[in-house]
Amino acid sequence: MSTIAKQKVLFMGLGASGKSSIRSVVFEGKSVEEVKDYNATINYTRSTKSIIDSAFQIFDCGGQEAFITVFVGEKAEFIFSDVSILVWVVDVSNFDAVSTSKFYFDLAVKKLTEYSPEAEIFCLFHKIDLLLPNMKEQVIQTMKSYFIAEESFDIHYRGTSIYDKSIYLAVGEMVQTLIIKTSKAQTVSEAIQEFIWTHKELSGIAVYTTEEGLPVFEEGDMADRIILPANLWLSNYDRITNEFASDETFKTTLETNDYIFIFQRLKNELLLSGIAKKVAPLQYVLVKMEQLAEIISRLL
Ligand SMILES: Nc1nc2c(ncn2[C@@H]2O[C@H](COP(=O)(O)OP(=O)(O)OP(=O)(O)O)[C@@H](O)[C@H]2O)c(=O)[nH]1
Ligand SMILES: [Mg+2]
Repeated sequence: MSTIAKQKVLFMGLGASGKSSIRSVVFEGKSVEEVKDYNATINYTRSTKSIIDSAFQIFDCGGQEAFITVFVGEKAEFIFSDVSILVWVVDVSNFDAVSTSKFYFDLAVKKLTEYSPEAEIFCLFHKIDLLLPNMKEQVIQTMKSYFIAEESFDIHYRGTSIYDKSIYLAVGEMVQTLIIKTSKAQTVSEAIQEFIWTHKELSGIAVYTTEEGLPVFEEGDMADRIILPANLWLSNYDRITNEFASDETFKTTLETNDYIFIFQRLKNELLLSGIAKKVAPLQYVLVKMEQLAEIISRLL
């Protein structure tokens, strides 16, 4: 992309909280094994991502206190201008650092008020896998009541880990808030909603980026159930297609006792998937999904 995208997604938080791991796993397709070793980010890194017709820059800011101090200090205008989303990452397994994190969170939010008052904030209580299962909910609740902002920001709190789908769900929500601002995305979203409304057999429709497996559109009650099978499908896609001619389009189905999942590639590096109750014959569902694929492709 020749012009530098203006929308900015800012990853901030203390050192070793997991910012670069999240960026590498979610946006660069690295495995969790590859990010095991901690390499502190010096200063910040900047990368560009484009999904459908939205482009955004990902700023991954070094979290050592010497760097954060500069970001919320002398470099604040540069760092905090044009921010669409501030992602504040907190390591929930490191209790001792929580109050330091909150200290810088407050400073960052102040700068955000000044330079990007329309931004949204995602507070990720990260490395949730390191907590005992019965503690998770309570820790998230406690952290939520602590990480509040005096300023009038819309803050989304999520418990996340790179070891399960939680990080994809949280980043997927961010991507949806970014792209839904374009009119093209609005139109597609409305078309999917209408399709579900008129085809009751379909319990959920989702569209993912094929590269990262991030949900771009999710509509219907059961849409969130598709993300895991969709990512499995995507991780095997290249291996499957290598076996066939490149111009063939693939539809894959997966059946459980009560549901059918359908996966189909669209243009623009997107995967369309649906979940349908097994009350409808498979063929019917396939035809319907084909119609929806045509509608979406026309709009994109
Ligand atoms: N258990 C667990 N470990 C994680 C998770 N995410 C990241 N880590 C680990 O935590 C460490 C964090 O490293 P980075 O992602 O580089 O941390 P960072 O926030 O970018 O640190 P700075 O660049 O210094 O600000 C790495 O060793 C990761 O393997 C997670 O969800 N669970
Ligand atoms: Mg880093």
